[in-house]
Amino acid sequence: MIHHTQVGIIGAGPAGLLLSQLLHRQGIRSVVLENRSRARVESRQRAGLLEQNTVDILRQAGAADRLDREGLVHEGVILSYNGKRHRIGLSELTGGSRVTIYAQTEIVKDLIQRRLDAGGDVLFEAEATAIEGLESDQPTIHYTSQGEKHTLTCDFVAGCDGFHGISRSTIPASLTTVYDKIYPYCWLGILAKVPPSTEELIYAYHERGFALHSMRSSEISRLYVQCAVTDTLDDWPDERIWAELQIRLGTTGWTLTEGPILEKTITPMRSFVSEPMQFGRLFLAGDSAHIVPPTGAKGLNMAVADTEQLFNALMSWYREGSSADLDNYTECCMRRVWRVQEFSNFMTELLHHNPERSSFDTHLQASRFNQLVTSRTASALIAENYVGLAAKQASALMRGSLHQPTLSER
Ligand code: FAS
Ligand code: PHB
Repeated sequence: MIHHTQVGIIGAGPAGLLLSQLLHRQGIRSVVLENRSRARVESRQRAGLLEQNTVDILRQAGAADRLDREGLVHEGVILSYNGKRHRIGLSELTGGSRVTIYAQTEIVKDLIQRRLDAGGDVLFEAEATAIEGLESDQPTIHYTSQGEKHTLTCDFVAGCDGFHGISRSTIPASLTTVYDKIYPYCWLGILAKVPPSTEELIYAYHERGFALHSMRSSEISRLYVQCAVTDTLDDWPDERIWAELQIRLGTTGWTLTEGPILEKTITPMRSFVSEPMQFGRLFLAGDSAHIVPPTGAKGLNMAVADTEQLFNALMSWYREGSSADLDNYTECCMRRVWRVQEFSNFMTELLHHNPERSSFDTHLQASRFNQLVTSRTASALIAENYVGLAAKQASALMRGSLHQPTLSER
């Protein structure tokens, strides 16, 4: 069993695996501890839409060959309001930026294969149980594997263990501020063995509830319907799912092709930020530090952006002995995280039928849609956020003076 490495990584999701692969290509050793089996992490249906920056980083990591072959590149997205559609020309409105459809499961498979092909240490069914010595220069991760207890000492710990991991709670509560918003609805997601009925994604507001038509390939569709927080899968037989999708996505002259449902899951809708994203030699990346409702297609892309930032900061330390980027990690991440939180919240509030909302609010929603249809500027703002901030905007966001609530407002 391995007892020491340079970077101890907890979690073999997109953040942990990508960090391990990026470090490996620079000769930095890491060990990834994952409490689930390889089969489980490779089969968990989650995100599907990648920003250009995510594609670029996966190429930099040498893990984008299949993505480049099989990914579906999109130059627009469709927003529908009670059956009236409005196309947001992403490329046209952002000077050429595009998004790519490629499932998170495939990214995880590609990264695991790369690490194992290179003899990398990705330990499955190895659960991190505690982290000690974070204020020393040799923290220790305690973990269990095959019923036995082990320790791993390292220079740094990367907490890539998602929302339910142990890393975030290892940061002293007295130093932590949590921002949390739970939405009064959920998404029921299905994977269906049927060709997509649309070339581009359709996000639909409907008085009966939100629906989304996405896809995984020319043979597999990925669709979602808004459901109640009290609903279970038993409340949603296949016939009801397809009937609601037909109504909520429907428009004149268009039909939704139905097919066998391969998988169903219900996902709660939540906006969550935990600050700081670091403590001593521990650095959080991805869902361990923040959660967004999937309406803006940002969860996976945020995890990748955190990972890129942490990788660059670690390389600055290993190459030049500089801790400046590590010291500023939280502040730089937070600028980007709140931009993405705002966009994800805007898209969620715009597109969902909120049972707790007043009629005044529903008029505001209609007015926001009308502005999208009549104002190129309004559509461009959505496009700019949806494709992801270009590098120049991201760096301006990092450098600019950060507006934030006063201490009494926090
Ligand atoms: P992950 O949660 O992916 O990975 C964390 C890993 O750490 C897991 O494999 C876990 O098993 C492991 N772990 C946890 N505790 C551990 C411990 N103590 N020891 C060892 N390992 C441990 N985003 C979108 O953009 N679009 C979507 O449609 C979308 N749908 C989603 C549906 C669901 C049900 C969920 C939960 C999330 C969804 N997301 C979506 C967001 C999702 O894609 C995340 O943003 C993404 O997985 C974040 O990646 P990581 O930060 O690597 O965390
Ligand atoms: C998906 O394809 O799973 C997907 C796409 C866009 C979203 C959410 C999920 O906003």
